[in-house]
Amino acid sequence: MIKLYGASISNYVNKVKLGILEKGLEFEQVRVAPSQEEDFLKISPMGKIPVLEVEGKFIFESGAILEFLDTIFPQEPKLIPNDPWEAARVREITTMIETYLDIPARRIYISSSRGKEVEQILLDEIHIVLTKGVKALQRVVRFSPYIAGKTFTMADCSAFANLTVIDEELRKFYPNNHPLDDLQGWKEYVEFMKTKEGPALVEKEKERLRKIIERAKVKVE
Ligand SMILES: N[C@@H](CCC(=O)N[C@@H](CS)C(=O)NCC(=O)O)C(=O)O
Repeated sequence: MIKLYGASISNYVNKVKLGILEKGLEFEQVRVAPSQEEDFLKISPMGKIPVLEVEGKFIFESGAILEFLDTIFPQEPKLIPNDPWEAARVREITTMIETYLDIPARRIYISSSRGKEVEQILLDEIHIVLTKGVKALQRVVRFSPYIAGKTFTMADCSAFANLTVIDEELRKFYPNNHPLDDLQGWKEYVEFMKTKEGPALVEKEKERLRKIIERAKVKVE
């Protein structure tokens, strides 16, 4: 049995979960938070989630996890297409989303979720970075109907898990100039993805957890 360690509020846990669900694999989710405890660092050296356990062995890094699962369970859909050019495109899109959009966007939404004030200078700086990233992404996405083409791939796992969070979390900071609003095809793509079983499930679970976290914050305040 595959075990996926991590919380359903995490983009990268959800990225892996989307791949697992789309491939129809049986799995168990072990709900753990990121941790710098020695025991957790043994299975996840950066202390991050997700971690995957298969046959008593552990894998960390969401991309490595999905590539591994796609190799040992080669049934459709192939998260990494067999065609090397298509495979490269899937990896390009995934890297672009995470490196040029999610990592910069996190500097805003993680600070904000921890109750820190986000300064205008940071918002301006990140807006430039995200605008550049969105323009670059626009050149390579297909949305026909999936982000990299006709089939569901790892790029969809990353896009749905990361870009929906960036879209929602940055809305209050960029109410009139959200960089993702310039990504043509994005809104229709999200609506299409939400009609699918796996993404709908991931979204529902994320929303449920968010409400619990919001309620807990209100109690503390
Ligand atoms: N590159 C990693 C990123 C994973 C990641 O950043 N996970 C977040 C949760 S979404 C985390 O564990 N953060 C806690 C930390 O950075 O210490 C991957 O693809 O798995």
